Formats: sequence, C-alpha cells, structure tokens
Amino acid sequence: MSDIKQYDAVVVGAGFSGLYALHRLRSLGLSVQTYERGSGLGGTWFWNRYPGLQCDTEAMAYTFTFDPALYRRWNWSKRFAPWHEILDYANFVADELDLRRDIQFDTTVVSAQFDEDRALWHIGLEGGEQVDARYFVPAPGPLNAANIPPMPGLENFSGEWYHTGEWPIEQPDFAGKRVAVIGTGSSGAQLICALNSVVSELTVFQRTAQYITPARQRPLDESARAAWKDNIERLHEEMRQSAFGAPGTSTARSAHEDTPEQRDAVFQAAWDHGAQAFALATYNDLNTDEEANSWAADFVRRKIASIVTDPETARKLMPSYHFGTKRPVKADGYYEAFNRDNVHLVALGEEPIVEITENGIRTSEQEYEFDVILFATGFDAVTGQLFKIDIRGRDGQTLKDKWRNGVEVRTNLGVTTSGFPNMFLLQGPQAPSIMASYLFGIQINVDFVASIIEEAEKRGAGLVESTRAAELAWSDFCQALAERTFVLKTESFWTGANIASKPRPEIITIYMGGIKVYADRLEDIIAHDFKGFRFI
Ligand code: N01
Repeated sequence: MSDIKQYDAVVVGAGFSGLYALHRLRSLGLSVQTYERGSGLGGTWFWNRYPGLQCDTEAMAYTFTFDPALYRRWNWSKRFAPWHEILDYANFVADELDLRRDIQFDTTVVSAQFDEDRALWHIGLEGGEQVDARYFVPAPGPLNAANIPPMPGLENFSGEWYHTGEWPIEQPDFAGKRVAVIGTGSSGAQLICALNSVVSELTVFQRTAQYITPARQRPLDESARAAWKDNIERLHEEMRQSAFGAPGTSTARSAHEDTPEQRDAVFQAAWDHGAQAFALATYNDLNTDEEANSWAADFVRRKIASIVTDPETARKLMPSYHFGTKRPVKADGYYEAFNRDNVHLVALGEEPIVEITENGIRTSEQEYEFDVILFATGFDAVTGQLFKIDIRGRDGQTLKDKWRNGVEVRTNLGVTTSGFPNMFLLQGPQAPSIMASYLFGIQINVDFVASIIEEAEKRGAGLVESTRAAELAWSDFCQALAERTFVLKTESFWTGANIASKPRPEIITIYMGGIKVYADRLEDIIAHDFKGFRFI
C-alpha cells in the first residue's frame, strides 16, 4: 500500500476562487485538499497590503452571492472594502463553511504531472512530498506574480524597497521619509493617494500617464447595506445578466446620441458618482468608436488641467493612449496630490531611469535620493503564477510548451486545455476573471467546473478533457472580441505587453465578452450534453 496521500481533488491556492472551489467540490462528496503558499487565506489580498489598498469594485458586489444567508451575515464598513477587511471576509467565509481543515498553508505546489495509465495527477510540493489526485485544480490567481523590473544597481540601494504585490506583513513606517513610487497603475495611484501626506517627499516615476477617475470612497451605513441585502436574490440575477457582473455598470447608449453639452453632463455625473461609472456606465461605444473614445479622454484631460495647478506637471500627467485600453484606475485625490509641495513627478519618457544607486535613483537628468523605493510595477499577469508550476499533461508536454510560453494560450472557456485531462483552471486565461466583478466571476467559473466534475462522476468517467476544436473556437473568439475594441492598440498587462522581456501573445489571454455572454454559453454547453468536452 502506497503511503502517498490520495485525494479526489487538489486545489492550488486559498484565494477566493480556491476557497469557493474547495466548498463546491467538497459538497459533491469529494475529498479535497487545498495547498496555499502563504501563511494565511485571501490570495491577492494576503500578499498586497500596501497603504491605501482597497478594492475598486463596490464591496456589496465584491461578496459571494451563492448563499443569500451567508451574504446577509457579513457587514462591510465602506463603499470600497479596505484590504484588511477583505482578508477578514475571506477568513469569515472559511470559518462559516468550515474550510480550514482542508487547507494546508505555507505549502507551495511546484509540479503536477498527469499519469495517463492511472488517470491521476502526481502533485509535487516544495520540500519533496508528492500527493496524488484525480482532479487538479490550479487557482493561483491572475495577478499574483510580482513584476520587479530589472533595474541595474538595485542590490546597491542602502534604503528599504518593496513591491506592492509582496508587501511585508509588518507595515513599514514611512512617516517623514523620502519615498519613490515607480508605477502609476491601480496600485501606484492608491499608494500615492495614501502616502503623500505621510512622507516628507514623494517622487512619482511615471512611465505612462493614466486616466484616473475618482473612486468616491465613503462609509456604508446600515440602510445602504440593507438596500443590497434585502434584494440580493434580485441583484444576483441582475449581476448574472450584466456584462461586468455588478449592478449599474452598463448602458445601451451611444455617445453619438448626445450633444456635446449632454455628454459633458453624463461624464460629469459619472465622475461624481465614482466606482466603475465613468468607464462602464456612460456610453457603450467608448472602446469601439474613435470619437466616443476621444470625448471621454478629453473630459479627463480637461479635469487634469483644471485640478493640477502647475501647467508643466499637468502636461506630464496628460494621458494620450485610447481611454479604457488599460484597466481604468479609480482613486480619490490623485491629481490633487500633485499640487502638494512635497510631491514630485518624473515622466520616464522624457527622463528615463538609468540605475538605482546606493542613495536613490539616477535618471538621465539627475540623481534623486530616497530612503524608500516602492515598486508599483504590476504583475506578470494571467499566466505568470501558473507557469511557476511545472505542469505536464499527456506525453509529458508542459503547459508552458503547449502555450508557447504565453504566445499562444488556448483554453476552452478559460477552464480547460486539451492534453491536460482532469485539470481545471480557475479564473484562468480567457475566463471573465480580471475583466469582470471578481467574486461573481469566480462563482460562475467554479460552478461550471463543479458541474463538469459532477457529470464525470455520474458517468463513471475516469477522465474529462476539452476537445482541441472547442479550445480553438473559444480562444479565437476571445481574440476576435479584443480585435473589435481598441484594447490591442495599447501596451498593457491585458495584452501581455507590460513586461519588456515577455514574448508578446498572438492570442489574447483575457476574455472581454462579459458575464452574461459567458454564463449563457456555459448554460448552453451543459444543456447540450457538455459539448466541447470528452468524457473518457
Ligand atoms: O499594475 P499595472 P498594478 N519602469 O500593471 C509601470 C489589480 N489591482 O499593480 O503603464 C517604470 O496596472 C506601468 O507603466 P505602463 C487591478 O486589476 C486592483 O497597478 O506599463 N514603470 C504602470 O504604471 C489592476 O489593474 C486593485 O507604461 C513601470 C505600473 O507600473 C492590476 O491589479 C488595486 C515599469 C503597473 O501598473 C494591476 O495593477 C491594485 C518599468 N520597468 C491592483 N514596469 C483594486 O482596487 C511597469 N511600470 C481591486
């Protein structure tokens, strides 16, 4: 008798998708073991804990809706949940669903090899232990592999430095320090807003000027929570029928239907409302129509000009790429921060970084001295963390090779890829994932995986696998969706072009079709005998 532990399913990661998968698969009667590399729950919220971090999806929509009673038991304090409250929520979910007993922390899965003869996955853990599982369910997170750009001299820096995505558990103290922030995406913008009044000097190194609209954070009172809780069954259905997966995040109106004055009023109302309104709920053609896009972009540029008092700083902050082709950034007080005497802006297009020195950062123009350098430089997105696991399917083929190191990622619905039977990706490439309300997308994704596994168990099938035709059709569909928009015109982590050393994808790794289209497709597949999947 082998002393290798045997499970029905192994889940990699105890972020929200891993937690819900553990719950759903366990409720099918399977034995499930989850391995988590961190020492706590929460995935991305465990690793990102920088000052100012909050979720930019409204908290009441960033809550599991699969069990209305569970939904009603949790109380968010603010419109946008701060990171530590989201960690508390992850722990609440784990406790309520009694998940902890099947999660092993501080355990990194390093390999997973499919054994065709035994219809099993051999899963290798750091330290050498191996376990076996019939189903292998990686949920390592699409924004989990920190991108620390190679900068000559970093090893010589005598101060402290951190990356937002690998933040220390003990919060560093920045009071009175000279701080550099490199990067102005969601993480950088939140950091800049939180730190500018705490540090003595804050210097922002900006590679691309972004469109940043206000989040409009505010406390949530009982009546605001009740408005959601009392209606959660209806709101769940509204989320299911929407593109983004949250109420109030879409519109059927074209920007061409309004006069310039009306458009300005619509943009202003969205600017005042905050959250996703500006990008998603103003007009439906911002990402497909040149004029509509330019009207939105101009509105933000005019805001920058009216807020930022120094014209030279305002000029550097003006974005020029197509609005919405990088993930829209929401932050309160971002442009206002640059009116402070202690906040400085370096536009890297005009003044590139040459090296990190012992005392700070040397650009082409001068050396800046810092006590702290903060990298808000994003992630090797979507495939980065997945590729850290040596995953081998049929005939020993690695996932990395099959997907040509990210150049040609092919999945069926973001869930499976042919040649890797009984492997189910959660929030994987070409699933709604980072392009939709995250927890809602998780529910749809995991419920579908659970349906396939339930069907395989019912049929007594040892293996289930996507057909090659199905994954070609789905990934080509994802690419076609992207080509209908402006998204491919801009270098971003959506297009896999944020990291210079990474090969450029030929097939996009994100899915832009929205929750409704995705969920309808999954229902149709189930109704048609799981077409596109082979049960063996
Ligand atoms: O990362 P990013 P992020 N030298 O890739 C710059 C989620 N999130 O961590 O635009 C100098 O967006 C880079 O410049 P450029 C959310 O999905 C959510 O901010 O590529 N600069 C950019 O300015 C978000 O979209 C929340 O030219 C370099 C920045 O670094 C995603 O995570 C909060 C550089 C990276 O921006 C990623 O956001 C935070 C270099 N070599 C994050 N390399 C919520 O609120 C990169 N940059 C839920």
